[in-house]
Amino acid sequence: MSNFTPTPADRFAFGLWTVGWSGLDLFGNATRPPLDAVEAVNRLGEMGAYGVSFHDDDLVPFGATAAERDTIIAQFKNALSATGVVVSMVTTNLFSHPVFKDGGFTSNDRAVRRFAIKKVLRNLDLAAELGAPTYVLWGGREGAESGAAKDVAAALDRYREAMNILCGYVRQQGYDLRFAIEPKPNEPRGDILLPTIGHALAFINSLDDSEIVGLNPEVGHEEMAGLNFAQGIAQALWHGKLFHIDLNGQHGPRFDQDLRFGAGNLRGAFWVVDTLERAGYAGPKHFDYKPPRTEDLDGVWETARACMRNYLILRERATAFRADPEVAQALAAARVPELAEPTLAPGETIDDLRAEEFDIPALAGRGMAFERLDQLAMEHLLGAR
Ligand SMILES: [Mn+2]
Repeated sequence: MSNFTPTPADRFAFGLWTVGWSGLDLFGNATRPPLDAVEAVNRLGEMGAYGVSFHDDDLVPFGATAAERDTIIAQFKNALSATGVVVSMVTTNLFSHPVFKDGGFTSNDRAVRRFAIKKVLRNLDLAAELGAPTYVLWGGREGAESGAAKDVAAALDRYREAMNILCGYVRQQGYDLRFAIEPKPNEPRGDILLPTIGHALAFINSLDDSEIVGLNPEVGHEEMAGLNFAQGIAQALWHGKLFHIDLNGQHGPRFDQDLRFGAGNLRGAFWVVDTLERAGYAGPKHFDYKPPRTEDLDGVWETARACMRNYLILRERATAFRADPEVAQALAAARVPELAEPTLAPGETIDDLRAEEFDIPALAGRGMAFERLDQLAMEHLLGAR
């Protein structure tokens, strides 16, 4: 058994806003002091993380002067080069400031939409300067609480317009950046546009430059909608659109819990790791979670370590499951390999298919043997095999 110690080769990454969350929530004040970005980079680097990500305002406070901005960015760059930690993703905060109360790209207020695009353009320059390969867009305020307030078709037109402008800018500047849209069904808005992986995939396909736009799905966001996250990312991978991923934990459809990865739906987490590893997903394994506000700073670093450790433990369990000869037999008994065979043989015609006689009672009567297969997975997950 490995010691489950992460290294940069594992490509684990954290948002500055995750370990840096002070515990301020809807019902209570901060329970922890602010965490300096340089300190976060140093600690994450020591623990074996490979990357950090940030919203513009996480690094440079909204409204900072040009001189303040330059100083902060210079200190941040020094910390990156001293630790070897890379900027694996950058994103824009289009949700905290009151100006974004009705969203950024889809605010009914045209001036706000124009300001939102300007804010992203400025941060795209910083993302390119820091070498970030991926730019995430989470439209947390793009939505509504009531029906008549938002013309959804017009809002999607404006969302698409914003994406087309941003893609055009990246092409024009020659930046080596791709966008990743992060779906979420609700919270903070009552209902958010592009609520799930499926909605976002369809939207992306409607863009002028859909090639450089993919997805950043989050475990908790899909599970809030009652969906199976492993199946969701499997489809995103099938479309070639899993550009980035947010790993965390969630206990089913309720508020966005942002637990550490592995907490909440543990069986779901096993299949997420199995799906990523089998697909050869090479992007960052990015943790977007909130250390509970019960924890002091030592507890924060404990949760960060645990996110990476849980991924490595699950990777070992999933690898053992796939290597088990009994599992290979159970997969065959469950006809899983048969699904990879085309339903029509090469050269077969529709007439050939129509001429075939089927023994319906025999087909209907044979079991699929899925339960034995699933029990083997559970026993590997539980460390019983
Ligand atoms: Mn979340």
